[in-house]
Amino acid sequence: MNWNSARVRALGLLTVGAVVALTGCGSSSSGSASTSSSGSAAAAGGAKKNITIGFAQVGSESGWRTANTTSIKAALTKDAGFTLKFADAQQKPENQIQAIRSFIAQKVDVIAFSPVVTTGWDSVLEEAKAANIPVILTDRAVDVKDKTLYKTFIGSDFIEEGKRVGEFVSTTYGTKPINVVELEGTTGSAPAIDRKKGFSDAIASNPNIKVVASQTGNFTRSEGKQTMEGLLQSQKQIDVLFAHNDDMALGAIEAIEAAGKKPGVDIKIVSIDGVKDGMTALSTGKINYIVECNPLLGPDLATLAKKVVNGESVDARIVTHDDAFDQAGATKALPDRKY
Ligand code: GYE
Repeated sequence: MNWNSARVRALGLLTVGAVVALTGCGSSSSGSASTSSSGSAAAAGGAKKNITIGFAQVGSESGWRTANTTSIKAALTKDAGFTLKFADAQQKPENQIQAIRSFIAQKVDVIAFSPVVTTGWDSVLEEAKAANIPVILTDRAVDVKDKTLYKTFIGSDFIEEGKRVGEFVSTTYGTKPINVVELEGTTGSAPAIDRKKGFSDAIASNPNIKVVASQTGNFTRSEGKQTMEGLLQSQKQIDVLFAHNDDMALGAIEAIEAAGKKPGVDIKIVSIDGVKDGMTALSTGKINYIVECNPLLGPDLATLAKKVVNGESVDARIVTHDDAFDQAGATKALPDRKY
């Protein structure tokens, strides 16, 4: 399928029952199942011409994040009708809370953010609600009691991503006893929690697969390398590495090579994201399988932001489409890869 058009579908969560499709350029068909928002412009009877949006980004920990930031900045431009206030939280939830409070103080029209971790958001989101500023979640989920604290959540299904990796490992390598090590993403983040769960559910019925160690590499290349160095020393036998993102897999590849082993051969490697460097390593056989995670959320965020500010209804959950690649698939996809 065409990459550029981030095909997305809404999941049947909360009151949402309909499956709809949004295209990358932002047109949408919205079913009856949706949450509605009351924007001040709509109340005044017309669409708002310029929307001030505050975006609190996780950081710049990975190639995925860089592509995500680029997509958001390219979509939320003056020409498209936005004034973007962008904050980089450097992977610290407290920085994000501070950024959101400052957006509230500046009376932005809408706040969007990708929460570093799932917990700790109730108070600040209540403050946004009290100030009548709608909130959109992108990429990562929050764990809040009151689901009306945000209007919509757009991003991948991370449990499904982990499950697809687990199914691949089970059918491809799990035909004989294997030891697996796992490099987890940022502790407490939605993708780390969900990818671990999806993977573990998928391999649960295969007695050949043993996860011998599971440690965080914080979604970065340097920590992926460092953690893998430790695992190579502490583990007698590693057959498969599951990295929660490509950057940690790429760091681990350096550690594996430094230890005199062949990545992709002596130790099979599976990961998630599908960024260019990861896909290149896959096409040269150093990574064996990647489930992608679509970072190009900017155009759909622009559409959703306009809708919530103008009081139109939006789906409560929008799930982006992700493909999966083996070596041949990566080689074919690379020339057209957008990030
Ligand atoms: O997989 C990883 C990034 O939240 C989906 O965060 C995102 C993850 C992505 O650091 O590379």
